[in-house]
Amino acid sequence: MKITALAGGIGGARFLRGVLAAEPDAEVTVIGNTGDDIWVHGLRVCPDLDTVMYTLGGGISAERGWGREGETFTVKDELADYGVEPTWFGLGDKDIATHLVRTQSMQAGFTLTDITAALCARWQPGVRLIPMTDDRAETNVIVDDPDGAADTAGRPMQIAIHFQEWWIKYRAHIPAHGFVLVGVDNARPAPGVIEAIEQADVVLLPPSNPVVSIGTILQVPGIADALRSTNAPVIGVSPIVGGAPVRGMADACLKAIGLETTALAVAGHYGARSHGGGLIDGWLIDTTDAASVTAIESLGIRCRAVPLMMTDLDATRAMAVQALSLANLT
Ligand code: FO1
Repeated sequence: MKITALAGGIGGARFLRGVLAAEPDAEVTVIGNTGDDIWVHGLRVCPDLDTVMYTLGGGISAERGWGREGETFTVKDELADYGVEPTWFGLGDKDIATHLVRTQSMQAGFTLTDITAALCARWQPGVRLIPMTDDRAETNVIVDDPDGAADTAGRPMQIAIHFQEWWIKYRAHIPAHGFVLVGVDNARPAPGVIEAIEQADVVLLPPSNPVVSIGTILQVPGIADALRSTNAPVIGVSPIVGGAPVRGMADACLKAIGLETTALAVAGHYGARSHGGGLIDGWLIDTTDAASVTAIESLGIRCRAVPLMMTDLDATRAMAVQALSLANLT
């Protein structure tokens, strides 16, 4: 069985562990979000690619959900003592090795696709991890200037800050007026991305952030259309349970694009492939949201309410089984 998943960070990576447990013999391709990527102290950091690689490769910090287990932050502290920004970014000492390999390889002319494959040769994540694009496409967040700058009429100035600054330094607590994926118009899907969607037996949208993770991947020209036209069923898993994100700050992102924080709203946002150009055929929601099954099915999306809390591998595997069942694959 060929499974293709579009994945963001922590939630997506954890769900993929369940997919591999449910279908150990499947050929799994993960298309990773690179909109979060950032240059930090001259190093290229790819948070969502690394989170998938470390989580499935056994190196992830279980406590944080990102970065390495047993991490130290000595270099980060030394940089802070020099007063060098960004001091807010959690640059781990072990993690720096990954960024050094990636940065040196980029400087040598290798593509992010090739570099990611090389890094995964060490970690053996059990999936083929490919970036959504090898080109620059960087999520920026439009906010009122945190330093309070105002225009001549006294209105707050709006500025664009890197997604990581909004996410880490400001904890998404300053309202986002919108998100801009800088460079995406000239970005092409990385080699293998379109084929992985077209040739899959099923395409999965894990419970990643629908705006800044899955939504970002879908903005790369060609990817959303490939989802609309693939013969494979497209099944999503709601990242929203009981009106709140299971983890992270998807609510702040959904609010920024004018969506309610509900499993129903996110299903409607993706839309039904069977109706006017939507992207999904099925949608797993949590049992607490069971009352929404009928409304979601009325959108033309097959819906099932099952436990969606990834409390352990068994729970996550059960979710993956349900997603594949919704695709009529089990
Ligand atoms: N998340 C934080 O909340 N604080 C951090 O300092 C932080 C550092 C970091 C370093 C490397 C990396 O791969 C991820 C890191 N993350 C951190 C997580 C990251 O901001 C998010 O996981 C994604 O960008 C959103 O999914």
